[in-house]
Amino acid sequence: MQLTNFVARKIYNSRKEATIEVIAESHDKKVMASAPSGKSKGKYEVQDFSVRGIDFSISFLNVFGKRLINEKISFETFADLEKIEAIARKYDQTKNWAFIGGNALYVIETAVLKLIAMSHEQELWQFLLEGKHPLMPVPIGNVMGGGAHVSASKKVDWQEFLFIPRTTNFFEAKFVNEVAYKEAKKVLEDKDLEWNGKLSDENALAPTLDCETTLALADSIRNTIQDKLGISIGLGIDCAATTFWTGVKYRYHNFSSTIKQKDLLPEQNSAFIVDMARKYNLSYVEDPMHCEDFSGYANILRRLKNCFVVGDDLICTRQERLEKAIREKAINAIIIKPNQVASLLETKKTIDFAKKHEIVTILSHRSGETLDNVLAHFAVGWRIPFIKCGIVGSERLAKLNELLRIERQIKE
Ligand code: 2PG
Ligand code: MG
Repeated sequence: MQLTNFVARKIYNSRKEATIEVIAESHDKKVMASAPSGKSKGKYEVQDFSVRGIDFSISFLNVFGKRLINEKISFETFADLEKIEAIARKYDQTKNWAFIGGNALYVIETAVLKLIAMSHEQELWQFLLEGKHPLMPVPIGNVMGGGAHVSASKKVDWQEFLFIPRTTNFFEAKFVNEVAYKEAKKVLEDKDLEWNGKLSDENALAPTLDCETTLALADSIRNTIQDKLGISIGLGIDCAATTFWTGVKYRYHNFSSTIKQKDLLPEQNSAFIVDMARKYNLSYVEDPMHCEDFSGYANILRRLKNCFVVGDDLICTRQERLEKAIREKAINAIIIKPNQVASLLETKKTIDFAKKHEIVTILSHRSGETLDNVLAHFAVGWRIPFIKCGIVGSERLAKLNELLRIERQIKE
């Protein structure tokens, strides 16, 4: 496959921030790809757009695309993405793609990969599977949220309250998350008198309550739905703890109905998390401590049984950080966000390394998303057992609907 046309341009993500979309063609085949952006970004993520601004990343991509066309570079395999990275490295030697912007690399690799799959007359998920059996991911649904994803002054400090339906049927699991969302809306209207319909950046409901009260509501919603639908549901949280770490303490702005603000020392915060996880039977705890505290994660992992202790900002999809986390027994599950490292080759390396060491992989959207549904293809094609991509809103549904379609196709 060779590129015959390539255009990069500016579009806006779900948070109304500027991002990049590209249109790539190879003869009669045409694809589009666009890049998401995070809000609670990890310190070890690549720079998303050039330090000179997004317009520079876009101009660079247009020049870069022309170069790939003029030099008639051919792409046949996933590993051929290395050809893009080798050229990109000539322009940008920084470790974090600060000069061209990580999203520029991510978006061109994604577009080229889509065209490679097409040139083999396969859908991307089929191409990535390389003949292996497909695996549908379980959707982890963000029902309620707060933290950096909510702009209101009164909000819950933890970023996400997550539902994990225990079924391998994707259609059924997506339905459970939708029911949970509707039930949570009813419960908040009734129990959170200050809630005025506010949503998080990912369209989760944004309560004005403290963490434990929100967790208690999530637990009761879980019980209601389990009884109603007869499907067991796991409960999880993404604390995104770095966002409220002051460098010395964890500063909760909305601690409880009696204490409004509270600072917790690292040992107190891990004790609080363990206490909450046991009391509400959590099966998933993401980023409970700040992104440098590997031993804090290890301490929580040691004390919690049957619970995923998940590294997102801790690892930033980087293999070297995952290696450290494994050495320190800090986590048993990892968030995979391709644009945290920009390179799809590096993303895949981290996934393979995680699987080899029995670390559970969870593919994730970003809080600022686009309509690109490529995450659905990565999930099935790379056989990733869980996907976090929200419940409602067109950018989230783009991925969920694509997964529904793929599931139908697999079953045919
Ligand atoms: C997270 C993500 C997605 P962001 O912390 O898991 O939910 O947030 O994209 O803002 O980094
Ligand atoms: Mg996270």
